[in-house]
Amino acid sequence: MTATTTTRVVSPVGQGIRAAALEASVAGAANVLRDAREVVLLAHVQPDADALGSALALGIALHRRGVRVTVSFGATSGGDERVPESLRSLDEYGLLVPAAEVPAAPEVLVACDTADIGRLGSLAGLLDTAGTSILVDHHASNPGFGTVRVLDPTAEATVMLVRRVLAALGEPLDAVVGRCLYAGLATDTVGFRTAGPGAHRLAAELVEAGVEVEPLIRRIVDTHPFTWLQALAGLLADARLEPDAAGGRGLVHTSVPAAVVSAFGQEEVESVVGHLRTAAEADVAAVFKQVGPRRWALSLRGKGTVDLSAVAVALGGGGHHDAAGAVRDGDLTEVRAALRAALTAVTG
Ligand SMILES: [Mn+2]
Repeated sequence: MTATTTTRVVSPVGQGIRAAALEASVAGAANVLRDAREVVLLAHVQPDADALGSALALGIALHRRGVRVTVSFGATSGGDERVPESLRSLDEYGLLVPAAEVPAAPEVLVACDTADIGRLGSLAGLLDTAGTSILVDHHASNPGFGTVRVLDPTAEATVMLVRRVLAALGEPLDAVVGRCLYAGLATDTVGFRTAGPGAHRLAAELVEAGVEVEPLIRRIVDTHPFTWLQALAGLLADARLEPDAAGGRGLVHTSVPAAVVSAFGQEEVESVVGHLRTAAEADVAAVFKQVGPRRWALSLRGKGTVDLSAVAVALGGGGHHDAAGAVRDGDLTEVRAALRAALTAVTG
């Protein structure tokens, strides 16, 4: 697939049909949740603010309606089920529990921001045991799963779809639910850089509902232990630029050794790619995070010119056009080679 295929021509009729289908699925999700007595809401493994914010926003609204609510996320294959410290404060009612405490056969299961079933990690089996399952997601690579599928790749964040389900339920926005939504909205749009009019309108609505933006966002993206600064300097010093990679569009990459991954939080490790992507000479930034002796979690960021969702799918992962990821086994040299090959295949 070449970069030119990303400019898709969609007829107004096609758009109308898609909008109507989405509206119907939002209404379908609200109908299931309106009558539910027990709901388990899951974020993806190693949850970010969009995944956990989506699950908590919906969970808090349902909890207030008297529903028995559990929010959680599965462990990775490497056993990681740490909760990002910066997101704990979103959990106003203590709904978040470890994966081991999630009911084994919930009446309703809601999967939030999960690009495929594997992203549910150790809790993926709940899809089979739940009475009804609802998917709420915005990943372009999502094949679709679950009984009710609120899936819209044009939404900038899953929280935008959660907002629609809340509206269909007749649930008002307040600062507590609003913080969960704002956290996902601000981070998935990279600080509103990729936000369209709808996302900006939702942000305004959330501020009107009482969300205090600066302390919320500072805690999530602008706060790191001092020792991280030295570690980051080392990772950036090890960065390499390959101008000929990605069909000449350029690749910049670095790797995060297991010792650094385990010494710091997700907030730190996930921030590295944001620094790499500022390199002018490369359209693609990649960070290889060592999550096992021979296992690497790959984060990819782009600048609109390379379909990284397709690259990630080719590597067994998924994601969005300009932000995607995958997990690969092998030594670092092999995994780097696999990325180069996938970039070449996609850029033609
Ligand atoms: Mn998301």
